[in-house]
Amino acid sequence: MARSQEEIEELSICKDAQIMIEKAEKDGVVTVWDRFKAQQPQCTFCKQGLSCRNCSMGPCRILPGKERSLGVCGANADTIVARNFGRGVAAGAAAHSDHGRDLLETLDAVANSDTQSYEIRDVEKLIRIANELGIKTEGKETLQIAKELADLLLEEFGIKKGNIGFTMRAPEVRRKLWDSLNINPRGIDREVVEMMHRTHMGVDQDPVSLLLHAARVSLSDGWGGSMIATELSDILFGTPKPVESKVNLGVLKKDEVNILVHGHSPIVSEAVLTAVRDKNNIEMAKAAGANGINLAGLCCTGNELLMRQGIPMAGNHLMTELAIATGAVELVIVDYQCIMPGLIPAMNCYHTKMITTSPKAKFPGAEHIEFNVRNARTQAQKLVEMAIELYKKRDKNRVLIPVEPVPMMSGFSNEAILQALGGSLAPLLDAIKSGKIRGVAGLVGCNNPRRKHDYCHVTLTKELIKNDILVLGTGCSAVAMGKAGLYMPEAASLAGPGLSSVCKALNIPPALHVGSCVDNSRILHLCGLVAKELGVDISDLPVAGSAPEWYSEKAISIGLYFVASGVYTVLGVTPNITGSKLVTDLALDGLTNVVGACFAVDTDPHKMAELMINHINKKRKKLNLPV
Ligand code: SF4
Ligand code: MSK
Repeated sequence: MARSQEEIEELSICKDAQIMIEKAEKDGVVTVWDRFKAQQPQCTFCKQGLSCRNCSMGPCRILPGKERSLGVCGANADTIVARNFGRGVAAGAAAHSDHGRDLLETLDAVANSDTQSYEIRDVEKLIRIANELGIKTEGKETLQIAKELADLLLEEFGIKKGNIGFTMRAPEVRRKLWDSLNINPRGIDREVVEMMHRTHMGVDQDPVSLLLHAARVSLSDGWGGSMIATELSDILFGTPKPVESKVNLGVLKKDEVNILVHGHSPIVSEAVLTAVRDKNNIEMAKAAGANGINLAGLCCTGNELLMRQGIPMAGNHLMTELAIATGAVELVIVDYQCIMPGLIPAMNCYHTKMITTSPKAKFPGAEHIEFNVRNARTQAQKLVEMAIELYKKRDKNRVLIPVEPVPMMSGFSNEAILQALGGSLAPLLDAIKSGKIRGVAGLVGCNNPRRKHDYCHVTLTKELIKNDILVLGTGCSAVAMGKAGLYMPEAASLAGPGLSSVCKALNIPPALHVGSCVDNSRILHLCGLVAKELGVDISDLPVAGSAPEWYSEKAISIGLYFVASGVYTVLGVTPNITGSKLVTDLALDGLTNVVGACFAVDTDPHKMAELMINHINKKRKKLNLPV
């Protein structure tokens, strides 16, 4: 039965989503909300983390305190919950870090002149990063430096002596704490593999030991795989600078060939962008009756293009099926992560085609056109030609572009933030010390059909900026803020008087788009820089994090690396750990005595804001700053 208007408004705060949910229903497109409903009631064992299928004596489902309190092997609820959580962190860290490895292989190919499709766009950053990691660059050719950097970073993934190089960006006191807990990350793959080993039947049964290793895995993501992904993407594709663009489904064009890129890595999307901008292709599109070729992004590969190239953003995670339901999309080109297989039946309702490009992410029903460093240019050309052909098949009567796009600013890399501040952190520190900016919050992560789409992201951001807290956003959270108009300097009028005055002086928004999911590493790096400058630990800073509508294993890893780095983090969706009191107490409290920060969980964005503001005030007091 069709949903009423009230029911639709309960699903999303976004006008474009609401209009498209109605159209999707009419067109027979099954959406994430329909499948979520069909899944009710969901398994309460799994929800609490109390089911295990790590071996074939199981699967086991635990009822603590009852007859079935142990699995067949004898594992109890604490072990099972900790093991499941640890595997989730390992999967998330693996996803980010494998993405980082792809960038590294691309850099390696460029360094060895093994590709015509990519180049080094930010030589200055290449030299800076190489120097930071101890590579001597004087008198060396760019490609030689790139080769040495690639060789050094390849080692970060395997077995190396010592710790991951970028951990040196954390203050010494934090690194010493990690050393004392034995969680300073070593090789990235090594930590992930070790978690898979520990969680095999009959290995690590101690929940605390498992959780400490989970922290180490997550740190290998935040200060390792993700940081490598961010820094190498900047070197290869350019370090983001403030740029203006547009966001929401209104960025699709009625009279142009629309191509969407979806996933996470910039490797494919940047190659597609080059082909889309090619004059001959634009002429070809015109010959097919279109006014041009329009490229727009979804999720994090969209964030990558938006940050560096100002390419408009069509939407976040829960908007992906709805984008197809506009009937205006010719091609959805995907790489990996967060791509719902539900897109395939959705596209089958229209003339749309989905193209997979990575050997790691194939979807039955989608056409696979594989990209690698050598063929990226040719493959991208092929895809643009395919999109132009598909445009001829578009049924104009079924097209609905639901809204006008909203302007947004993007491109706030740490380098860009420093530049906006006049070249040093001093103005930011002065503003924090005086209380004009009371603190900084990182808002990250996904959408989840358990929560009204974008409601928590937007409400929480508004509450924080109203209280003079500067918000840094990434991933799908950032898209929500952009759609709500919070990424324009004019949004300073919604901020408290202190933050508003800083934003007006610098002509920046009160919430800054700092990138994609891997770019949470930019926030870690910034925390490290500020902590070092103030001579304190990250856990002493008036900062907090939140993933208000998270869904993915990557978000678990992100949340944990923030906490393990000393950042108090509020989740808006409860992780599957409530089946163990020990694990839950540790996550929500006990970790403070271990790493100086912990998680909190609340589903109400007003309460989430209160928790974060109280935390920031507590830290200000400790630093003798005015509250
Ligand atoms: Fe059951 Fe233990 Fe096997 Fe898990 S590892 S499925 S708890 S027997
Ligand atoms: S895309 S991980 S839904 S933020 Fe990075 Fe969005 Fe979450 Fe995927």
